[in-house]
Amino acid sequence: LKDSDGDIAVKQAKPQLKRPPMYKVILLNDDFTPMDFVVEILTEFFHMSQEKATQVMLQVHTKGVGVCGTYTKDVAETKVHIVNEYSREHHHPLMCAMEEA
Ligand code: TYC
Repeated sequence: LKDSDGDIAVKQAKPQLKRPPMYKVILLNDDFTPMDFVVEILTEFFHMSQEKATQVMLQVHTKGVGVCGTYTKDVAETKVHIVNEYSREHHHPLMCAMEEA
């Protein structure tokens, strides 16, 4: 390819400045999972204080859904997997999922 001066134009690699897409990890409400268990999930796996965990749990309980945190795809997938596995081990139907932020 020639450029406007007739020189050979070398295609430059464009710098990769784009941030990776981020994903919200969310909890869904159900009628059976004990409130204390949801608070435990939020403190243990999402490093929230007892106060913040209680707020988020009540948000899920009243509104149906709440955000645990925002992560890269790999981290979000791992969190969802670990939380759902932990909930099943404890025989609770709690649902954790992810969506693009
Ligand atoms: N609704 C549940 C109850 O009344 C509590 C709950 C909160 C369940 C948040 C799931 O993601 C959840 N025991």
